[in-house]
Amino acid sequence: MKNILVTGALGQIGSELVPALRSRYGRDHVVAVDLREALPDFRDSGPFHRLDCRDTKLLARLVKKYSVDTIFHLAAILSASGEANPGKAWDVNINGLLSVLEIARELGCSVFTPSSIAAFGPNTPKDYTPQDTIQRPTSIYGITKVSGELLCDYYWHRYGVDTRGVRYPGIISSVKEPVGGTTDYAVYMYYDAVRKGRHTCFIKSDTYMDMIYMPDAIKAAIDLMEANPDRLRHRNAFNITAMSFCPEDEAAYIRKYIPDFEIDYDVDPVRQALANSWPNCLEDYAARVEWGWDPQYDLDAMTREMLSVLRERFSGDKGKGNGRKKSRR
Ligand code: NAD
Ligand code: AKB
Repeated sequence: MKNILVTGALGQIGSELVPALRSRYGRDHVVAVDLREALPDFRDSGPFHRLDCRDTKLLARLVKKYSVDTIFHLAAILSASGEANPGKAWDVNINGLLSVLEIARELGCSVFTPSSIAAFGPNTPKDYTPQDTIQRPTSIYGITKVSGELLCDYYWHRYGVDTRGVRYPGIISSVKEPVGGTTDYAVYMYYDAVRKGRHTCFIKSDTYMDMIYMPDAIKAAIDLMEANPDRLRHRNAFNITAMSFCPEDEAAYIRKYIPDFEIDYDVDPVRQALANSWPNCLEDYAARVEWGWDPQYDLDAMTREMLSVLRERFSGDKGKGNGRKKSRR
């Protein structure tokens, strides 16, 4: 990877992946693009362009202008937003991906595209969900994710495009609050714990889902794209996970650090139905064997760090980087 373009760069993942890539490959070697306008801080941190990922012509111009050889394609509509507007989710998630894959084929780029635990459905084995198993998702987001996995495989087998990707679990992070997802509750709980000492959760107390802390999610994307392709048997849609927990488990870990933290529940039927259709916990053996996936954060280490970073932010104590310490499980 010499020159990289990141779509959906202003989202939850892009807000942390772009700085990580810039510190590794150089600020002028990473072009960030998004449908929305960036805030001045982000715009000043390296090349930024507004781009609708479905606009193949403009995408081709930018890929040529910056001699891009690798695209991290993050632009998408997530699960709950997808259920609110299925037509838009299909259009952005499928036609956006096709536009990226076509440009990659024409101009010789590698492509990283995240899939999701949403690519599974109610008749998928729920515990230790295997890498290769039944995929009959019931949400439009999940349907676009399975289709995306297949399209990426197709472009590799048919055209030799170097496509790679992981199935991310719910991602927890402190830089950019997530919007429009189902696993977002797990992020909001930390914010509310620090700001209010209490949280009303839209997912039932005992609903288990896989989760991952952002530093591990970023490392997965970079490690997979840097991996020796000869070792990749799956290439796309690797199951990865770092932990599996339910809202009550997260609340219990928060109480280790904020003993009087309170939680109650006001369940959102749409997001609960999405969560019910996803696995309880994934098996991620293929990722471990084929490219060395090895997450560093468990629920305790992540809780400690999230609370410490957010406390620092909300106490107004800024200017100390992101406050992350080398916390490990
Ligand atoms: P996000 O919703 O936070 O960010 C998506 C970004 O895409 C936004 O900045 C939005 O402005 C941009 N965008 C939307 N439509 C666009 C368009 N037509 N053209 C260009 N940009 C557009 O999403 P995220 O959480 O950063 O997720 C990135 C990828 O990772 C997605 O494919 C998502 O499905 C996948 N993923 C995320 C999670 C998670 O927990 N965050 C989990 C599993 C998979
Ligand atoms: C969502 O909840 O929609 C995402 C995901 C798991 O893909 N966080």
